[in-house]
Amino acid sequence: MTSLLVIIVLVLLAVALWQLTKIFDLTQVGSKSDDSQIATDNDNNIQGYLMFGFLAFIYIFTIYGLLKWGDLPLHTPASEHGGTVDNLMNITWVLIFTVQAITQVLLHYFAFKYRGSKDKKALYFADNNKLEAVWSVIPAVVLAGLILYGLYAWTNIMFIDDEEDTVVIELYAQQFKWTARYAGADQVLGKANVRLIDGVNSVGMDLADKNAQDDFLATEIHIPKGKKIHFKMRSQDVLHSAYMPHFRAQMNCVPGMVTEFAFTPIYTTSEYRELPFMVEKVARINDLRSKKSTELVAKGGTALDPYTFDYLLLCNKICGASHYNMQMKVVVDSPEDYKKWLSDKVALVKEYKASKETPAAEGASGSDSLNVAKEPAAVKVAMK
Ligand SMILES: [Cu+2]
Repeated sequence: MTSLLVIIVLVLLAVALWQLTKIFDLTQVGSKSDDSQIATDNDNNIQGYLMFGFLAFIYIFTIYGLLKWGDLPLHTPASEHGGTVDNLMNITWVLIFTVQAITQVLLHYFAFKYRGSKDKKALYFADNNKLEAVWSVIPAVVLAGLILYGLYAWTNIMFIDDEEDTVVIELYAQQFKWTARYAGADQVLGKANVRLIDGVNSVGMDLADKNAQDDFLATEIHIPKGKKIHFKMRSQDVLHSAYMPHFRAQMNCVPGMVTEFAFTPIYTTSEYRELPFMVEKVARINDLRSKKSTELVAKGGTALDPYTFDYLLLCNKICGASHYNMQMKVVVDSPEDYKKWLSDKVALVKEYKASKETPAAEGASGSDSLNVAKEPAAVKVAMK
């Protein structure tokens, strides 16, 4: 309501200003004025100085933005390769800022220097090979360097040694949820096909496949610190994208094919929560939440839960109405805790058999596993 009133007031103010300028024009009728529509030296001077004004605006706003919101981007990476990604990003930013700072000043300065004047004549300038070589070669060399470094980083990050001892996890995407399938003790995922989806077997695993016998499903990803995790992605319906921002990992999930990404986590969830920047960030979020809670309680509502940090797996492709809510918690455990977590997991084959033996259970879990969220549930975990 308040915003509507503000909009109405602004519109009325604009109309009033417009009418005032019309009245002002009418008062000038009869007085000597230049209405030739041709820019005078005075007009050109004003335009020339306005170019400097615009330049100042760009830089003041950039510096203000950096100071005010500079701490919002992702902080310390939680994976081994994360530093390389951040490095590449930082180099790109420094290059962009340097080139922008120099060229923008030159652009505005020359627009001012060569502003229109009655005594000036345009200079005919055919070309200058030396100058053209300079401004073609320098960007070409810089960009080639950047691209080569990028390719080198990408190849290193994407290299997965099949001989290496990794934890293999499948991320199965569907509108609008994730399911994780662990490859079990053999670290080989059993075959799967969308046509085999049946009851609790919500990922369509081939239950007869020998590699599938120890695979199990999870609704929360647990991974051990310091070990390479090999994710294999599939999608049931449309394009999704598995995005784990804190680990600097992202990969499309494409129906009909398996994509992959591997990384090594370097901080457990509790270690990451203890990092000074995170302690500060969480305190700030909770400060905002408690203020909001006071308002809510005053209006008869319920207070918000305090925020605790968790790593997240998000979908980073706009895949439908509840896309924003397609997320899963990722917990990085110490190797001991990870072992403990693994200890009570039941293989999907066994779970499927049990569900067939007790039809009531099958009905319940089957409908749940295939349930497609039509209505977005409330988001409790905030991505910060
Ligand atoms: Cu999605």
